[in-house]
Amino acid sequence: MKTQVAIIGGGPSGLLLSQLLHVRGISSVVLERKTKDYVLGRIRAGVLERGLVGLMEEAGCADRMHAEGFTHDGTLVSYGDEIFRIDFSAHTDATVMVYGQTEVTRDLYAAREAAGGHIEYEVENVVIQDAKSDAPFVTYNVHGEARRIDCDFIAGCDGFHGVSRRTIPEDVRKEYEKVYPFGWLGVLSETPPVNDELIYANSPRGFALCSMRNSNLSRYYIQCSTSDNPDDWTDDAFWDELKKRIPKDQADKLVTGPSIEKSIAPLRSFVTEPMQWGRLFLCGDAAHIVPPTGAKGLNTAASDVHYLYNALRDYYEKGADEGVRNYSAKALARVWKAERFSWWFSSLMHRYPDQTEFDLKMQIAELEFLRSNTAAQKAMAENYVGLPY
Ligand code: RFL
Ligand code: PHB
Repeated sequence: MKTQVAIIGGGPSGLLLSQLLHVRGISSVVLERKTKDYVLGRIRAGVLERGLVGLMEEAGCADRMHAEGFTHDGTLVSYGDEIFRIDFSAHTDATVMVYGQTEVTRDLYAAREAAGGHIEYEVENVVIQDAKSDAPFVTYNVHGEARRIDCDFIAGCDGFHGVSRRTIPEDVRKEYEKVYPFGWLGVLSETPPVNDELIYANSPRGFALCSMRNSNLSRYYIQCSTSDNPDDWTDDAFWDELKKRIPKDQADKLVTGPSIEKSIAPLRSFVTEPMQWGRLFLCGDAAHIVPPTGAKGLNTAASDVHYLYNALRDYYEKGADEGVRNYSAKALARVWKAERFSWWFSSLMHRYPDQTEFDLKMQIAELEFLRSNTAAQKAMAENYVGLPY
């Protein structure tokens, strides 16, 4: 089989890239290790920056998002019983869209299928070959049959555990990592959200986040130990703990109900450099991970897709290879800024096992500075709505 771009991974990065390329008449094949239902069963991000909203529009996949998503022009930050608002519209010319990653992925699958896009599911033993040559190819197995795709370029969109990053030789690749000493226990419940904007809460008992998917679907998180097992947290224990971590007037109006999903995510900051090797380009979680505080994971994946898509357009439409040559440098410049914001916001909001009384005073001083200083609020708002591409 022959295509212009072989895309490894059918998560949001791979599907968005494939659909954008299709709109410009550039062919691709997507190879996904799991089934479509499995990919759509993952509950992940919920907040989309304007850059991702714009890419969904360009991909022709934005109708349902605009009809069903919520536009948010601010977010709440609490510490103890204190609460304040970061007003995005007052400090930037942008807002964010609350629309789940599951729905983004569903819309992209629907668009790829409607356009007759080629996606192979349940592929195994994907091997990237000759990425440093002008004629790279990918071999893999599907349902026991060996296959090969010849292509011009390979996009490694296969997440943190994929094969693409590991294809880059160890003496070329440098990895930077910080593992946080806690995780997030997340619950999805068919209940109305406690508030119409997100609440990020710093409490003496640990971090909590109140988020949502729609008017009757709420997403809540509490900081937990990485050794916790989600099955050991009953729904009642989760709701009790959440109520203790958010301001009392919010806790009093929290509507609880049975959880329909409960899972623990570890928190990690991770970047690999470079993000390209010959004709192989890494996008999204394959190249970097952020802790979810600040909702930058999916959005940073989208900015990679933006740079790669435009580089490939320049290559095919104008015969220009500058974008392709500079992809890694361009993508990484923005990645590190998202890493900084996610690390800063995580450090501000969580309880750390080795935190001293001085460290706690610094957290409170920084929260009070943010609460009272317009420049600090503007910096937070600009980062939250997404730095420009
Ligand atoms: P994905 O979504 O991991 O998709 C990669 C796809 O590649 C497939 N794959 C392979 N396919 C073929 N061959 C192989 N060898 C393969 N290996 C893997 C996988 O099956 C999968 O379908 O990466 P992508 O597309 O880069 O998208 C990135 C986002 O998914 C990610 O940044 C966010 O979801 C991160 N994240 C969150 N981000 C937020 O902004 N807010 C959140 O609340 C949030 N929660 C989360 C998260 C990530 C989590 N992970 C990765 C454990 C919660 C969790 C649990
Ligand atoms: C979510 O709704 O899942 C969500 C929202 C904001 C975050 C992280 C997760 O910072």
